Amino acid sequence: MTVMDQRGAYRPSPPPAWQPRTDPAPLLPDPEPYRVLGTEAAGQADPELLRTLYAHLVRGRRYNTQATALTKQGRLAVYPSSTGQEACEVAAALALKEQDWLFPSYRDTLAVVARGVDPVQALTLLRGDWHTGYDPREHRVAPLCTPLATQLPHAVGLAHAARLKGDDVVALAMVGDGGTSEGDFHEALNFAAVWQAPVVFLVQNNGFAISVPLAKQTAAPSLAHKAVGYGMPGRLVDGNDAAAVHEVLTEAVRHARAGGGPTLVEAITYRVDAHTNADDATRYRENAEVETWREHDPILLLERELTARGLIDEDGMRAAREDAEAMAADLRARMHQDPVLDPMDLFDHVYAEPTPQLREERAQLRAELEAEAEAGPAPRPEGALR
Ligand SMILES: Cc1ncc(C[n+]2csc(CCOP(=O)(O)OP(=O)(O)O)c2C)c(N)n1
Ligand SMILES: [Mg+2]
Repeated sequence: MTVMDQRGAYRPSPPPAWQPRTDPAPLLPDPEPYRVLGTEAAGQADPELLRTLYAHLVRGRRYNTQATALTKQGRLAVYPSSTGQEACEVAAALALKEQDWLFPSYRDTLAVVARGVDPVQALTLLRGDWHTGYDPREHRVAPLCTPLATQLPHAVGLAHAARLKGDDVVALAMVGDGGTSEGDFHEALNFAAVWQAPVVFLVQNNGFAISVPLAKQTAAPSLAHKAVGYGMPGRLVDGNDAAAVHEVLTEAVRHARAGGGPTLVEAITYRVDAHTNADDATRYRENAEVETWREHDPILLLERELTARGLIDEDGMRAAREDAEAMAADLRARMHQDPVLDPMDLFDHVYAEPTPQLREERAQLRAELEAEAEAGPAPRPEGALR
């Protein structure tokens, strides 16, 4: 039989009535960002959790100001501050269990520190070192990721692999509003939903991708709405309300752990500082806008709640500030020590088995260093300043 003869077999029968493959209604985000602080829901929030969140927020804010100061002192190459976004940072770390994995972006140092990574090690990469500073496996924290959204497919791959192996692991991946326009965002969310991978995507919508405001980035009703197109639930939350972000993320992590698949959470927040120490934000936004967000500051919101419920007094707040000062002093002291660097370290951990070229380069550098050591200090060039 020829292909032409078979044609009749391919003739389509009348289609059945079209129906969506899944009901989109339960996947849609709430019309308003979810809030806890200052609402009736706050009465149900665990006082101990609120106090823990507060201590972390105060430490986090101090970490941001200290790290920014270190860039001005030449001790850090660059620091993307998360001032104003501390609630998202802290809630992301606290929503995870020990066996889970965090996939941070470059702005998420606070989440990395809240997860237990040493504050100095968390800054190693931003200091300009060639390695990430901490052992990702020890803390189950992927390296701070600068290429936008590339951490998202990694998170999906790890979560999917863990599920195939039967390991009880959830991955939480953090990304900015600008990162949602990357191809990697699309690929990660699509695979996550098709595989029902145990992964939670946290988009911190802080209003800007460097100087590009959200309106120039997307025409979507909200970033949380993007979830529906992939077949996963989208949640919209007030990103400055630490109790709300913690609740929404904890629920999304629980859902993923129970086999329910991924969730996309959009946290509405604001980047109070410039993009990094290398950026001048006054060139693309009004100070008045920044000031309106200061009234919705994450520390202020939580402090109001704790005070109104009698869960903290002046002494409690002072203790949190003193603890943060001690952390900042330790960070300062350790960051002001000049690390002793061995150039030969450059060749370690590049490959599990060094390639012949790498071995050759290593031998060449060793010979050069030995020759230099034998020759003594290099003579000063003619006319050099003394
Ligand atoms: C693939 C890629 N393209 C471009 C950049 C340059 N870049 C660095 S940060 C940034 C803006 C990202 O904005 P957003 O995702 O909203 O994160 P935010 O900085 O606001 O936390 C851009 C375009 C990059 N790092 N990686
Ligand atoms: Mg942004």
